[in-house]
Amino acid sequence: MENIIFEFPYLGHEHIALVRLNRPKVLNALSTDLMQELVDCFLMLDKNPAVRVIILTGNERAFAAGADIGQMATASPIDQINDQRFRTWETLKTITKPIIAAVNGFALGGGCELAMSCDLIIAGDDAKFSQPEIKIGTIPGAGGTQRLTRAIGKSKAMMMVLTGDMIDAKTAYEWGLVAKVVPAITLLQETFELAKTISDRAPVAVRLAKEAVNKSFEMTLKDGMDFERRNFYLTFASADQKEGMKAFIEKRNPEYQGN
Ligand code: CO8
Repeated sequence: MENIIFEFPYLGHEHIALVRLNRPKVLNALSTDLMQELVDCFLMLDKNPAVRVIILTGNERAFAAGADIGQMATASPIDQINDQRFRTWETLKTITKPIIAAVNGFALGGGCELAMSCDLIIAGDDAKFSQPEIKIGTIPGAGGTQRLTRAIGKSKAMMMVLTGDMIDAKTAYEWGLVAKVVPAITLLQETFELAKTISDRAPVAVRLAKEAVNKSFEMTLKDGMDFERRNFYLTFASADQKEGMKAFIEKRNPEYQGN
């Protein structure tokens, strides 16, 4: 893989993987090849039963400054339709393990959309988010009008999408786009701590919970509640649910096997 680097186990942790976008010269612009490698890597990690949490990050300067403008500049609509990138973006939704985006620096355009495609975002205090497509004569194409609106509401999303201007990490936190802001220098350490906490939870329940939360974006409240209830019932088929409740009653820490 040329455009990403992955580490598993990450920092020696048997259940945590780190994936790093690695095109620093172009601020991690999301080329077709990069997106393909990223999705292949996620699929591989998703299949590995030892992996419980995935962290996605960039570098100090940029998480990702958007789709690769050089690759898009002269494209026709049919080129865009035929480009595999859009199919790879769709595949991101199928990953069952939680993905935490750890964002330092720029998360712009497709970079902001990629962070929003993850399950939650932790931002370094120097992070900047925007949907700047309007400044180059186009509009967001991978969720910037949809996920952003659901995250921060219509008025603020309109302001970001229609101006293309950036917001800082503090604003992103206050608006509900990111879960937590931490000092840029400790971003990976803090994200790792969060990943450790999640990886200590019952893996089957984590996957079913992630699936149910994500369904809330796609279903009516009633259908979402029904979906949640079925996943709740399903956890009772897992050995980990029996272990979790038994451990509580016996006043000890649970030992989850992921089944
Ligand atoms: N694509 C290609 N190259 C880029 C990109 C990009 N998105 N962003 C930065 N680069 C390159 C620059 O061209 C430059 O290369 P070089 O050194 O060869 O000139 C290098 O990265 C460093 O960038 P700058 O010199 O511009 O650095 P600055 O610190 O001056 O500025 C900015 C940083 C503000 C981030 C600036 O680079 C910028 O505005 N970048 C473009 C941001 C943008 O418009 N992003 C949106 C792209 S469109 C998009 O994402 C649509 C997504 C649709 C869905 C995709 C589905 C597949």
